[in-house]
Amino acid sequence: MQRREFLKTLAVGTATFAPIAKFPWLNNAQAATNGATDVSISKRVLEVNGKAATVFGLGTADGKPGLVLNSGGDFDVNLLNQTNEDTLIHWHGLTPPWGMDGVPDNPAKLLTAGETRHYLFPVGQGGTHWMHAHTLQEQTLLAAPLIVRTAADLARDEQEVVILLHDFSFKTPEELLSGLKAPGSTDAMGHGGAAGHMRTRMQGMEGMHQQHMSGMAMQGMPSMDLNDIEYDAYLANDRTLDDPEVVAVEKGGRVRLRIINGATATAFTIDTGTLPGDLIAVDGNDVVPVSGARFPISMGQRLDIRLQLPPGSGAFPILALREGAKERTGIILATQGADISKLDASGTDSGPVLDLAVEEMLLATQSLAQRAPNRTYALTLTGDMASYIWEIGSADGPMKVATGDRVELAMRNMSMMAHPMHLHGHHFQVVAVNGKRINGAVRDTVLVPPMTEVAVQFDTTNPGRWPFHCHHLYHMATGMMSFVTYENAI
Ligand SMILES: [Cu+2]
Repeated sequence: MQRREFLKTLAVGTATFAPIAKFPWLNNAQAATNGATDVSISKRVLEVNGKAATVFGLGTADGKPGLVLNSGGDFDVNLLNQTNEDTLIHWHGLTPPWGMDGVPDNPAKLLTAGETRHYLFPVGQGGTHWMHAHTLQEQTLLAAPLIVRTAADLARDEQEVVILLHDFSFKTPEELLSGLKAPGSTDAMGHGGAAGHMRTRMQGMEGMHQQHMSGMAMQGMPSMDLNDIEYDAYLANDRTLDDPEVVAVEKGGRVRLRIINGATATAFTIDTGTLPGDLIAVDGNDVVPVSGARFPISMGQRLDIRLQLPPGSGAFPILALREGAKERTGIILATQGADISKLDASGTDSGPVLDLAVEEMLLATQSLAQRAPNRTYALTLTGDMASYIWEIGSADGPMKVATGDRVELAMRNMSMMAHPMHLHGHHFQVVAVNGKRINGAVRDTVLVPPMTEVAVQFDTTNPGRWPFHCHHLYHMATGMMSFVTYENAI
């Protein structure tokens, strides 16, 4: 059966699947929006672990989360603030003019309660992107997919399945942040702090499979801090594995997963289980396909993974394993009538610690033009759990650029936490990992694990004062934020 015919049958086909979506995550054939579109920021009640929580909603007027657009057209959006709080949305992965980027006061003001603002700029090439608040409201689920489809995407006989990952707490983000900053919140066994956070530590920088609780780390050995917040739940499309989304798929069909890590402080490894996949794009940019069943995804990053389903029926969990811990979340792909077994929200093994093994393998399908950088900034990422102050230092002074430059940012992480570093308004290419030059992925967010070096290059084509920051929300909020400033732009 062709995909289009199959999609027509879904309205009846889905009736056989038990879980009823509380919020309509329509992964199948969600039509792209053309012309002016209303996107509203609202409040909604979500049930997590059997308890009600008030969270943000972000989506189109028909009640669907997120936004789907066709490439080549305009991003023509009226953004409506239907809450009683000031807020604003950043279009992560798009390259709007600086005034429409969505970081509060850089330069645009927050949207006040009830305010509507119009955005109009070219949407650019296709890709898996997302949109989110650039404030602590991101923690309260103010995040949604922003999918830009190409004509080639539409022509493929392939089912698109979007997965938005998040970390969820019943505490407010302000409580979580003050817990991280509280004196004594980093005591050895991880019991301290108002946020009750716990650190997972490990010995050594090599052999990243032996994990130990912080109190067990041997004296004198370097130890890495993995997770600094213990969340109440890890969500995939708003749901936990106790009640996961089940997506109807076709026997022998082809699926394109578009996975977005919208979590504020949690990295995951995607596990496609018995269905090995091809990683075909990162952060909305195509890469030479890499086959595998496990792919790392840090905060802010996106992965497009193509899966070929077997000819028979079956249920296929697509899991996101929390870094260095047993918690997991995910969705289930299932053919009609397949038995779906219940999965525990906690696995038997800890999720892998993210490293650069996959990053080093990635090759861009469309590299930057060959050119030596005319400006290079050597950046040092510093900070620690005890002070909970995180910074980006530059040996070469403030990052100033002019239109027409090729810029290299050479980052060295001298802290014991990993930092997913995101540049607004541009896509960069990863050009070196630990001193080894590569023709790496074009993307907008790259992970710099502890004691590693990653260099990226980009061309300056979009004047403004562009944020360059860690996509761990609480690292950003406590200082890991800097700017690439075009001369004469402001
Ligand atoms: Cu960070």
